[in-house]
Amino acid sequence: MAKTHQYRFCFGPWNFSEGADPYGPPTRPVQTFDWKLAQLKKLGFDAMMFHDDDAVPDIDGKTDAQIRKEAKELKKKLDGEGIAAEMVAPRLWFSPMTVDGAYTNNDPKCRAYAVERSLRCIDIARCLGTDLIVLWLAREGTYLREAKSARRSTELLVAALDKMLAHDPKIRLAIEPKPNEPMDHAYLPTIGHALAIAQLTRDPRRVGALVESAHAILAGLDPSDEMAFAMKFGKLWSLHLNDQNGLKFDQDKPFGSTNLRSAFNQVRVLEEGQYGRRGEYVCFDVHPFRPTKVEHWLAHLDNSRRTFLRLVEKVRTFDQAKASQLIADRDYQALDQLVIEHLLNG
Ligand code: XLS
Ligand code: MG
Repeated sequence: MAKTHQYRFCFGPWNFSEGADPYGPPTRPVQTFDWKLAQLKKLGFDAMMFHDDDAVPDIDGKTDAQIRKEAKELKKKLDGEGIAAEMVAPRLWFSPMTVDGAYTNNDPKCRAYAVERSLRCIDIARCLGTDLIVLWLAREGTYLREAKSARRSTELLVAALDKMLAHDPKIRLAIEPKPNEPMDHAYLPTIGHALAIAQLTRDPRRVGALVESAHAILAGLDPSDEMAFAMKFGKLWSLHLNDQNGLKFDQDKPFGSTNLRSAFNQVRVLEEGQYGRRGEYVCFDVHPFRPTKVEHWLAHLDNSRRTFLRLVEKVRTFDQAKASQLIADRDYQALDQLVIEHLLNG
């Protein structure tokens, strides 16, 4: 019997959010990084993902040497806990310099800031021992179409990607598409856009993608299709599994919390595509519900992994022979019921 693949799991410090939302203050106290790292270890997760300023706080006020020094200190801490760094993402949506976008900002000085910060992010990633940069292009887009030229913005995005690729010959860039929020319309809203722009860069082999379940749903797409498509190109380098209840603000709900059938199909395509066998991690980009008490603060992460592993079992025990027979007979009603009964059977 082929050894069944064991997945490795990851989350980021921001997944221990304190519950603030646009309509109310935090409901849980801020915790230290060390507390968060200790919880990740306690939960038995394998890696932590970072924003650049999670790894090196107040990064904009620091020299390159100071940034490297602090990143190396963090690496020692992670090594001491046996925790890997999965990726580092430049947080290009907080600074006043990125109010009108980062790489596609209409002001060349702001564009230069965004690229420079991204190069520092690469330096941090290398100090932490990861070659993966995740680019969630939060503010690349428009509130009104006439504010920017979509063609020019594509050129500016390619130019920024090329500068990052040139900065370090080993670094890989995973674009994390999202169709909107905070922007009214974001550039590169789907996996198709991410893989297409990769082809315009100086080294397409080093530009891949990350699928976030909620982002695909917000684009009106099926997350499992986005994952399967990226895997066909050998470019699904990371995941943010979570869930989303309809087209509204990005909810980052626990995996499977809204749509178990969709979660089943995400796991089904990951199994089919042998995700994880080339070192990729399963990351959960999930937040606790606002009313969650401090004593239940780990549950959304533990539950997401538990649901994922239960669905791996479901995929591996699904009667594929019976399904193939029903497909050959084009009996999709029976196939539908076969899946439902399988998911319902405890
Ligand atoms: C959006 C992004 C964000 C992380 C990575 O979903 O994944 O949550 O901060 O940039
Ligand atoms: Mg995400």
